[in-house]
Amino acid sequence: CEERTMSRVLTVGAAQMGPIQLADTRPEVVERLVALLRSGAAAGCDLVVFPELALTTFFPRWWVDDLADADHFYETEMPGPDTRPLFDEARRLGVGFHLGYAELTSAGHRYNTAILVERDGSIVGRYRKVHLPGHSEHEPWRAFQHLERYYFEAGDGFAVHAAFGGVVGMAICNDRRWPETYRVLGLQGCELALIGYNTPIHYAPDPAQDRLQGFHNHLVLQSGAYQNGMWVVGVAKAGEEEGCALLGESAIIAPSGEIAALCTTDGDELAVAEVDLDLCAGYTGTLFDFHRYRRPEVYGRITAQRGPEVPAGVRAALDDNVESSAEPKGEG
Ligand code: CDT
Repeated sequence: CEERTMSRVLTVGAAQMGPIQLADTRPEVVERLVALLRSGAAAGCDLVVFPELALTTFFPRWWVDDLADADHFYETEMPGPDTRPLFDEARRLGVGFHLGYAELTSAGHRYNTAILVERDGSIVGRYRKVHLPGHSEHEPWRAFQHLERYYFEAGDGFAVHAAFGGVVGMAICNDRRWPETYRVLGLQGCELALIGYNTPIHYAPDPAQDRLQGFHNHLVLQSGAYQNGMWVVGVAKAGEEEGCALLGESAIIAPSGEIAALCTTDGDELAVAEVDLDLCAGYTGTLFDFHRYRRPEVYGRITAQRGPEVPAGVRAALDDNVESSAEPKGEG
């Protein structure tokens, strides 16, 4: 109805998914998505947010010699024959959605992608993951691979979209650990950031972090929301997927940094919150009034500020860090 369209209060569902096994077919997975979308409609949702790579198992955990052998994990069109039922149901229900999937373009480029679909079933935004974690070579010493840097090219930007009566941005999984992600979105006026994830609990390069996965997940989602005065919806693919335990704990975070809704299982589950987009201005118009209080001219001076008192070894490490931001060396 008219009042609903004008409202800046959205009902948003974080549609966490349980594992998708290798044997699960695309139509079976889409059926699960449609079921979650219907639950969202029943709960009054305007928008249902699905995770990263929501149509397949997290295939970067396996090496293939020839990338073409993995083509079946990618979508070459959106919607395609298997995903059209989700779009049709969204339009019928009048519920929008966010969906992560592997994209293979007609020019042969491969991306870890998310789209934003409005309540009429039209695609209003597409995002290609910027921060690709893991490694690009087969590393047999690992219990499982994390080959995103082999399977995907990096996207080249964060954009915002006028949708759902507000300003909506997207990021994908590892992006959420980087403050730049939220800040670049925030500088464009983002009020609602949608972030799907597949986070293995075991981190092979430093297993000491395993017990902290849940803490780090909420730490970055909550601080990103607060420091940029935006709502953040973090949605997992969770549970035991092909022998790999994936973190759940999907959450909807308010601009205050508080958790407004939280998933409590490792399966298909919808966590719903009333998302008042006008709450953002309470932060971006006061404490985090970027235009008034940020000091970009100071931040740009960081290299020049390093004086001769910095010990040579530290200086070398700092220089290395600055250089490596242009050309990454280490691979996690
Ligand atoms: N999918 C994804 O980006 N997962 C990463 C795992 C990091 S370890 C290789 C994450 O940041 O959650």
